[in-house]
Amino acid sequence: MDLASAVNEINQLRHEREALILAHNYQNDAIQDLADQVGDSLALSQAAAASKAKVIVFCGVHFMAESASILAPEKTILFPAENAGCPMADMADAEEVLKWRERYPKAAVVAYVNTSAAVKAVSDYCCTSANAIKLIKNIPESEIIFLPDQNLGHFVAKQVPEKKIHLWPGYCVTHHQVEPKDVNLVKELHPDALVLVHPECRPEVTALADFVGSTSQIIKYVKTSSNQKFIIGTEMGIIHGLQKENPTKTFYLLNKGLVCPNMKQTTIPKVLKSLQTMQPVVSVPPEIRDKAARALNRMLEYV
Ligand code: CIZ
Ligand code: SF4
Repeated sequence: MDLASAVNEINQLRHEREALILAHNYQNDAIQDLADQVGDSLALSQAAAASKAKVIVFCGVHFMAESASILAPEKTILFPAENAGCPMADMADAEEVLKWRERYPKAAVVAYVNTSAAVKAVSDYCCTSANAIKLIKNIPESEIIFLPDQNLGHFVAKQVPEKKIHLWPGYCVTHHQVEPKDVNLVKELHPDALVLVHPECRPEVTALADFVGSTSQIIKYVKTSSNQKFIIGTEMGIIHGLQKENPTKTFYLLNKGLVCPNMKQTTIPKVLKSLQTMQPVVSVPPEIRDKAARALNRMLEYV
């Protein structure tokens, strides 16, 4: 079947199944074009919860589909890219978190959304890259275990020096490979462009940027900036939406390694197959779901 016929069939099935298609900012262009909503993991999970749809087709990586299931437990969460995980989320498991809790008994555990539901369930609060600073500033605890991203943790610690933060040694393979020399090189090539990077990049890289923010913050920054050229230091999928929303502006990817192979696993044929077969489904067992929901909801109280 060619791609256009597959898209036609998806369009028929999404109505029959009463399905909402959600795509992360890092998804393939064709998936973003197909989606009812494109956004970051929290906005997508909240859209899943708020929607009247019975079925959510979640185009992203596994922890994001889990978050949608936690916030919308009554809905069927289809996850077309069955094997799309997040290597950074895999760098933290619940057992190890419990050991760190013993080591630092006074510390609150703040889990970045890039964690499994099981890790969220043994954490006190969740955060996203968009609200981590605000959350850590506002929560009452002064000592914190931050996991799993050491780079985001380091970035937060610099802005909230009054708190003692123990950093978990995880990182995103896609963002961590960017080096200061890449920034210097691309700045030399495009001296009139602003450098916008994600806080999952190394501290030596964020130190050289004009702006550091989450995907939603980068999107907002570009929209309101009077500058015309931008060097983008996050996963390349974001450029599709940026270019669509800002057709007169120019975007350069900071380096060619900014591709997340897991995010690219969702394809049109996989979305079609998931709507045809109503598989694979992601669901979180109730005992984990309730505890993980508590950490996600506590985040919303402080941001
Ligand atoms: O929370 C998300 O969607 C991720 C992984 C990144 C971001 O900056 O939005
Ligand atoms: Fe995980 Fe990095 Fe891919 Fe995001 S870009 S899903 S943090 S590996």
